[in-house]
Amino acid sequence: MTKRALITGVTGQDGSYLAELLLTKGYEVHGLARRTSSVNTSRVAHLVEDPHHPDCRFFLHRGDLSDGGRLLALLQQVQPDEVYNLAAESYVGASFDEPEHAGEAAGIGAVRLLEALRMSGVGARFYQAGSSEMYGAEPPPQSEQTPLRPRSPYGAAKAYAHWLTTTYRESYGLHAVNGILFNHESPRRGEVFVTRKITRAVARIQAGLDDFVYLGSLDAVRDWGYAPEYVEGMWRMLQADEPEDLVLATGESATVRDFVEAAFDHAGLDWQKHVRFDERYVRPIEVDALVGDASRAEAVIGWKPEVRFAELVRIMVDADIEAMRHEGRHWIDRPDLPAWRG
Ligand code: NDP
Ligand code: GDR
Repeated sequence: MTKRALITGVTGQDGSYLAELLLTKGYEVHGLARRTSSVNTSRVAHLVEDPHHPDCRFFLHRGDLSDGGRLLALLQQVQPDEVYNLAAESYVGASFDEPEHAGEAAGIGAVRLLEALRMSGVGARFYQAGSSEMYGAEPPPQSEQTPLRPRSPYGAAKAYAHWLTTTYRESYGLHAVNGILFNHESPRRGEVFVTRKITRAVARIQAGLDDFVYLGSLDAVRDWGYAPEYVEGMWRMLQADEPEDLVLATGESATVRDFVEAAFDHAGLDWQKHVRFDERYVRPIEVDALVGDASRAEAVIGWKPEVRFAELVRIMVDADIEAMRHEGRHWIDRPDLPAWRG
């Protein structure tokens, strides 16, 4: 029997990798995509086939986590075996400017989906995209035992969704898990996040298009992994017999400065000549250090990341330099590839 998955946030970094992974595993994949005035499906355009074709296994549905009725109708229509809730306004910095909006998708949106799942009677397994940002002020290493102490509207909204997922599991017996994922990056990372901002800047500076990149604090410590490996962890979490919340992380720590230095070095550039400070990128409060302990995930689902910091930096810089040869576009959003016709 072909398994069916519903992915919210399918147009994002993780959603696109997860859709690819599930398709290679033989799933029928249904993705929820927002209706927007400009195209937001470039990360999944290469997966789109003619929906009328009998072998089509990837379907996009327009919808938003702000619309509970739509979520209920979609669950009843698709009848998924697994639901991955990846949709959120995921840029932490912006959540300080729009805190209510941040809570809408990342917090209340998750509850709308859980409630729609409960009401639908569809017995799907449920994955909630939790974040290390929920640990906030708690010092590293952070594990499943570490208390949640968020320090941003985004982190607080994610913590709300975390506890509601737990509540639905314990109250209604839903097979629901919280993945608590530390930062994970890739060439498909959104351009506002610091890693991708840096690697794009390196490519543009090397090509002579820019001279400088403006950043905020370089002191924050993060644990950066490679996104395709993390979506494999999401899938594994839902295959376990018992639902259990798990941390996914590399355990390796680096500062933003380390990332800057490694990225510019890889392109043969001196970062000190090109990086400037701009206080607009400093947050009202910073999460100083997030470094995860994923030993439980290794023990329970056999998940262990292979790509480490230095390789991740190389992958991202090389991809952005290569993209410059295609007018700044990655292969996934090239116009000669099929666009969604919906
Ligand atoms: P992205 O920002 O790349 O993708 C977020 C997705 O959510 C996009 O598809 C976006 O749609 C969609 N979305 C936003 N608001 C709504 C809404 N109201 N209704 C429906 N869809 C919506 O994030 P990532 O792929 O990097 O992350 C996936 C999830 O994992 C997010 O929830 C994020 O918070 C969480 N996470 C990410 C980590 C990371 O390091 N990447 C670490 C820990 C957690 P659109 O394309 O239209 O904007
Ligand atoms: P983060 O990622 O907040 O950890 O959230 P981000 O890349 O935005 O910031 C990482 C660190 O870099 C510092 N920083 C800057 N950040 C950005 N974006 N732009 C800058 O110019 C800049 N200069 C310095 C930040 O202050 C921060 O300390 C990511 C998101 O994917 C979340 O959705 C996810 O939940 C967490 O990772 C885990």
